[in-house]
Amino acid sequence: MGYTAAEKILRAHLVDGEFRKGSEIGIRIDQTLTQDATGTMAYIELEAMEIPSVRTEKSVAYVDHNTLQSGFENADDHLFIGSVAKKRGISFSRPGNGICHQVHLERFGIPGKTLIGSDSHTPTCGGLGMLAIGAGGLDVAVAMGGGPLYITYPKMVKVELKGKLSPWVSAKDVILEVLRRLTVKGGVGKIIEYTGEGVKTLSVPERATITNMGAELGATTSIFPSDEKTYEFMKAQHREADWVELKADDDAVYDEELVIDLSTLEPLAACPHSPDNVKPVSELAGMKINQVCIGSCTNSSFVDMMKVAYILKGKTVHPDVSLSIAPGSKQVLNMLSKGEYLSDMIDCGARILESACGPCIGMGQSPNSAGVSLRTFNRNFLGRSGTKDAEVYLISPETAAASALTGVLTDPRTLGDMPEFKMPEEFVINDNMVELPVSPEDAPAVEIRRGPNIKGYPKTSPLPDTIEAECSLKVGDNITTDHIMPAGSKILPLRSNIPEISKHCFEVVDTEFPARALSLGTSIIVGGSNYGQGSSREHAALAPLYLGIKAVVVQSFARIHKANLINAGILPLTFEAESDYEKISQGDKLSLTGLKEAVSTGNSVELKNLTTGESVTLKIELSARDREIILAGGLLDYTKSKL
Ligand code: MIC
Ligand code: SF4
Repeated sequence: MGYTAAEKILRAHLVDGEFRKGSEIGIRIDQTLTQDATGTMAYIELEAMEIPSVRTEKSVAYVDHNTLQSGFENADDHLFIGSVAKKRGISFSRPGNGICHQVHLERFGIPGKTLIGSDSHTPTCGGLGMLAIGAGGLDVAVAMGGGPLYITYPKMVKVELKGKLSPWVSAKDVILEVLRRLTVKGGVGKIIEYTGEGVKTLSVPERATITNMGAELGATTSIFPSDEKTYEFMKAQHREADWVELKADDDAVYDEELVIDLSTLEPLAACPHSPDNVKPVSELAGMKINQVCIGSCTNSSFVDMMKVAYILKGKTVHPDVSLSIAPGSKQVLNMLSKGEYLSDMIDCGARILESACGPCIGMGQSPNSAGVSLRTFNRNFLGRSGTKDAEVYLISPETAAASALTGVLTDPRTLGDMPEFKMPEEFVINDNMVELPVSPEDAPAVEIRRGPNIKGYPKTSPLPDTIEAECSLKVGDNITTDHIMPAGSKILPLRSNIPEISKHCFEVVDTEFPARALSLGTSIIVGGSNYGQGSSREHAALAPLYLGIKAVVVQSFARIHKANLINAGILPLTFEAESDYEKISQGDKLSLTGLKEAVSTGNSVELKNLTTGESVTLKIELSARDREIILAGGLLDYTKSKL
């Protein structure tokens, strides 16, 4: 029996566990990345674990999220991250160098290797044939220290691509089609592997758009083979020496299969407020818009920007539209400036932003009240743009640029003939914004720069045997980490200060929650299905930890968030019968007893609702290692006890 491309990488990196679907495996991690919004905490954790120098082949610390410096906090965090990087063997990609995933794809990703990043869109490098997985900061810190990443051996999904995209239809439309079919829960516990004849019609940056947004499927990761197109891209980046071929065996076995005929796709849009709420642009065309934002780790490659410049050339942005463009990296921006591309964008009236996440994470460019915003990004969760009543649509760069000119959602196929947009044979290369670490001999002299906003890791404690606590919050299905721990320009600067950021926990849902939870001392959250979808931010677990949440009881969890809860020592539980969700109301007094025994050995535990007198059975879906982590009070305590 043959293997899939992902299985080949998994097998080559297996250090713990058995190669069996559904079982827990530990894999060796070759590369790590962090970004600044999750990085400060990851490096605080690295320090707490007393790891003097990273043991990976390559670790890079990026600054791309918190680049709006409207107070000292973000700048202080950048200095902290830069100094830790210098001291502990990590390359530091300075602010201005670009979005972590775009830069990592260009300069560091290597086919056949493993990468974990403290950002859910780390699978972007799957476009290069890398096994690239998003994780919480603590898991990344452990990997930097040479520890394996533990995952449940995923199911394999084959997406066979046939044919070739029609003019003005693009990679974004491919992943929107996958999301339309599979939904935001469809990828949980799975690796999505792209195969078929259509693969070779897509360049690496196009493939990366598809694997990037596989995060929105909830997938463990997504991957393309490494072939002659991959070689072309790496050669154009002067990195062909790192190229290796990677492809699935002909007789590889997949758990699920999907076929997409690229030639039948049309421009698509994900409508508010979910990336899987997908409709054809042709159906929505004519809708009045207020804003267009082009960029983000999904759609900010040089070829994307070339297309945008071509469409905007010689025109003027519609008077009712604000158009912003953030090229994904210094390399992309630099290349735009060398041709006429940048000047075509400026001339048309685009607001050029720095190469960073920017509006994608609510760092500026929030739409007007009830505004309609078209974005080439990957998430349109309620409130994420910074304007609660805005309507955000996710679309391709082609649709975005065409619409910016007309003031209404416009099908780019109305633009007429499309020229061929070719990836350049050689990119402009200058890694001068990547600072290298000092040698181990010089490391002791490097001083860590710690600003006053940088506080420690919240207090943890081993799992108690009994939890008697109120349900402090009850929420519904598909709760995102943007609900649990909102981002945006006002809250993101608090990422290194858990007591402060906790005041905003769940504020999109219930502004009273943080104060209520704190006054209760300990409490329990109850939720529906796919709880915690979206980002990798461990703050969505650390803020609840600080607020005294001891357990989260839901119908089902998203992968990274569940791992983050375990790492924080918060007990994740699921209803045995989904309908039991109805048997708990906010404010009910709940009791869980015999927990130590149940977590050590069992697969279920009884929860008594002391308010109604009813009992429900809860599943304990934890691996042997997870059980130990939970009993110890979280991964930090567990790791320390092992050392
Ligand atoms: C996001 O796109 O939601 C983020 C911001 O990049 C997050 C990380 C974070 O919250 O810092 C992610 O995707 O993991
Ligand atoms: Fe940055 Fe947006 Fe990508 Fe997250 S999704 S890494 S915020 S560009």
